[in-house]
Amino acid sequence: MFTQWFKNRWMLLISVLLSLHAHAEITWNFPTPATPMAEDTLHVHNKFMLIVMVIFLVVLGIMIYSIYNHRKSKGFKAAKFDGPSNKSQLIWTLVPFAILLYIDFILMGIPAYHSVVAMEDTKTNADMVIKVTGSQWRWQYEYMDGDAQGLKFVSNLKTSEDEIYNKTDKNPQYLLDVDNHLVLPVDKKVRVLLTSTDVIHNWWVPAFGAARDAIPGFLRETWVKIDKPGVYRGQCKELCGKGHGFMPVVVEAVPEADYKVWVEAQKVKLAAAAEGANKEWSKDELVAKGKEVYAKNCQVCHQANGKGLPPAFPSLVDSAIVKGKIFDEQGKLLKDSHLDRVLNGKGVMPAWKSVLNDVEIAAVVTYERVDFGGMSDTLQPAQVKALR
Ligand code: HEC
Ligand SMILES: [Cu+2]
Repeated sequence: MFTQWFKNRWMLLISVLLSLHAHAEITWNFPTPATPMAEDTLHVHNKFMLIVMVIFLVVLGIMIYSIYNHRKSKGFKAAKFDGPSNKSQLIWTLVPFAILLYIDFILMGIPAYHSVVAMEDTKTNADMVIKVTGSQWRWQYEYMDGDAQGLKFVSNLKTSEDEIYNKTDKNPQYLLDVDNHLVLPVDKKVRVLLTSTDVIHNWWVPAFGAARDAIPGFLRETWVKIDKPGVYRGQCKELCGKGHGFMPVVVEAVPEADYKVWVEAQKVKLAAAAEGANKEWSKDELVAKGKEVYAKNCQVCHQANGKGLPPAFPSLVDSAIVKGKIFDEQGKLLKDSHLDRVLNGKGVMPAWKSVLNDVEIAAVVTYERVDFGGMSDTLQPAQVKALR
C-alpha cells in the first residue's frame, strides 16, 4: 500500500518535471521589465531576496554550528539556566531585535516605500490618459485626451472555438490574442484609469509590473511608460466568472510617429462606421455582419447555436423576445423587446449601447431574428441611430 503510494508520488513528480520541460517558455525570473515601475519592483525583489538569503544563511549557519559542535557524542554538557532575568538574555533579545529593525525599516523599508510612491504617482508629467473598462468578458479602451480623444473600441479574444475545444492545433498566442490591440506610444507616461461594468476584473500585463483591480462604480488608476516598441500580453487577474480565462490584454507599443498614423486610421474607420449607419442595408449584409458581431460578443454566453446554457444564459432559439415586435404602432421602442434588451441589458445580460455601434447592433439583432427566430425582416442601423 505505502510503497504504491510512494511510487505514485514519484511518478507524479517526474511527470510534473517533464511537463515543465515541455513548456520551454517557463522561466524562473520576472518577465523582462518594460516600464520603470516593473524595473523598480524587480530591483526591490532582487534586493529583498539577497537580504533574505543572507539572513537565512547566517541563521542556518549558527544552527548547524551549534548542533554539530555541542553534540552529546562529543560529551558536551548542557548549560544550566536559572533565574528569569540575566544580562545575556536581555542582549540576545535586543540585539536581533535591533538588527531586524534596521533591516526591515532601513534596508527594505526605504526601497519599498520609494516603489510604492512611484506606483501611486499617476499624474506627475503624464502625457496622456486612457480609460480601461472590464466587462464579462472583454476589455474596452477609450482614449481620453490629445489627438486620439474620443477613440473607443472593444478588445475581444481572437482564439477560435476550434482551438479551445482541441479541434485544431493551438497557436503560440493561444488565449493571449485579441482582435483589437490597445495601441500606445513608447516613452510616454500613460495614465490608465480603470473601472468595470459588472464584477471585479484586473488589467494585468506582467512586463509592466502594474496590476490593479477594475472595480464597478470606482475609478482606480495606474500608469505605464513603455520603453521599447513591441507587443505585450497579459490577462485578467481577478477571478470574474465563466470567461475569466478568455479576456486577455494585448498592448502594442509603437514609436510616436506610428501611433499618430494609427490614430488617424482609427478615426477614418470610426467615420466610415458612422456613415454606414445612414445607408440602407440588405438582409444578407446584416446577417453576415451580425454573425461576426455575435461570435465576438454574444457567443460566450448564448453559445454558437443560440441555445445558451439555461438557466444561466437563456436560449435565443425559442425566445419570444427574439422574435417579438420591437417598435409599437407609434414607432416607439417597446420595453423588454429584443432591441431594448440588447441596448440596455438586464441583470447579467450586458448593456451593449455604449459598446457596439448602430450597424453592429442592427446587424446582430437581425441575425438573431433570422437565424434563431426564423423571421425574415431586418432592423436597419438608421432605426438604432434614431434612438440615440
Ligand atoms: C455575460 C453573458 C451574456 C452575454 C455576453 C450576452 N448575453 Fe444576452 N443574455 C444574458 C442573460 C443572463 C440574459 C437573460 C436576462 C434576463 O432576462 O434576466 C440574456 C438575454 C438576452 C436576450 C433576451 C432573451 C430572452 O428570451 O430572455 C437577448 C435577445 C440577448 N440576450 C441578446 C444578446 C446579444 C445580441 C448579445 C451580444 C451582443 C448578448 N445577448 C450577449 C447573458 C448574456
Ligand atoms: Cu475579468
